[in-house]
Amino acid sequence: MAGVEKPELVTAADEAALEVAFQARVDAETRIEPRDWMPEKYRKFMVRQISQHAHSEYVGMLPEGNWITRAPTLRRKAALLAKIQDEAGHAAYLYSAAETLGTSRDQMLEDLHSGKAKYSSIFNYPTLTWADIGTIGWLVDGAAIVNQVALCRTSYGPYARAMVRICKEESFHQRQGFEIITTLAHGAPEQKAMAQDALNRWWWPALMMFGPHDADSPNSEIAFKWKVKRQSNDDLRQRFVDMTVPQADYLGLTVPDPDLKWNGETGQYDFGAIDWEEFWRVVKGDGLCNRDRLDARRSAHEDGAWVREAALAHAAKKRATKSAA
Ligand code: BYC
Repeated sequence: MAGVEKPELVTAADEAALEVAFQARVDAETRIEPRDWMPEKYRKFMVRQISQHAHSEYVGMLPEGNWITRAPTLRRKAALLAKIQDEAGHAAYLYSAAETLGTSRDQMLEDLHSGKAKYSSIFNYPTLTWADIGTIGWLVDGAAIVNQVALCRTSYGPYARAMVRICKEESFHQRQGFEIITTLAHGAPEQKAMAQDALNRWWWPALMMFGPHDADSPNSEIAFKWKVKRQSNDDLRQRFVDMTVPQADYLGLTVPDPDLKWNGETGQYDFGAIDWEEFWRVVKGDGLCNRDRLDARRSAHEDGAWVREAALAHAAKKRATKSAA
């Protein structure tokens, strides 16, 4: 189906008709592509979500990068390096997808470095032991997959296609983490204790990754209308809990929630209250590692300036040689 091209001069009536046609395409499950007409609000909404997602992948390299030099074996080190490299790749696909909406990478990075842009709350927690690296793969990548599988069918084409590729890689990441945590949980008592301690610290922040309760989620209504979201924050969180609790049981680890219990009527686990005060504190920049993460990103950006300059100079030289030939 052909996209809706924007006419040269658009009156308010045209705009309203274009918006109706746009919604009809969304309702018919036709992907919105970069050259299609879209309401300005949709464009902004997608830039918000895709850039936040890209920043999350980008900042998400830091807690794990902290353990590359301390991975316990060469095999673990190689796998961790590959995983972190994948996260950089995910950020690159997502920044590219956001650029198709007319924003620039420089602008997005400026918003991240100034603290204006959000990124996932989960990356503002410290990685204190090797078990945290296993737990990030198991829980954080596990939660990301639950959320991102739903995003593979999101209405904006470049975002949906990036998600398909990212999900494939995330499932390797989840298994990498689960393998680490399985080894520790089935190891010496000290190793098992380390795995339990990591689960105790990461469980609640992992549940917070899905965002506020549906009733407190201001973006959800329009996200459903535009088919950006297919499942609600609470539904995805519930799916994650139902999937993960049996894994913790298999590992012989205890989920740190005294209210967690199987509900035979709903066929789901009931679980305890999330500390939303902590969630909002972290989202607003006052978590354990927010300042460190932004400092690290800013200095990496400054230290990398010469690489960007060299790449631009190289490209300019190549262009000049080509046009002279
Ligand atoms: N952290 O109206 P709501 C990875 C914000 S990285 C921070 O429900 P929405 C990985 C939200 O932005 C994967 N902020 O929002 C990488 C909104 O603020 P604004 C990361 C959060 O958008 C390295 C406000 O709260 N995944 O896998 O409908 C190593 C109200 O929320 C959070 C994504 O980025 C949060 N947790 O739903 C390992 C997924 N939650 O923007 C692994 C893409 C909410 O109005 N994003 N906020 O100022 C989404 O699917 C949705 O944006 C969310 C939130 C479900 C997260």
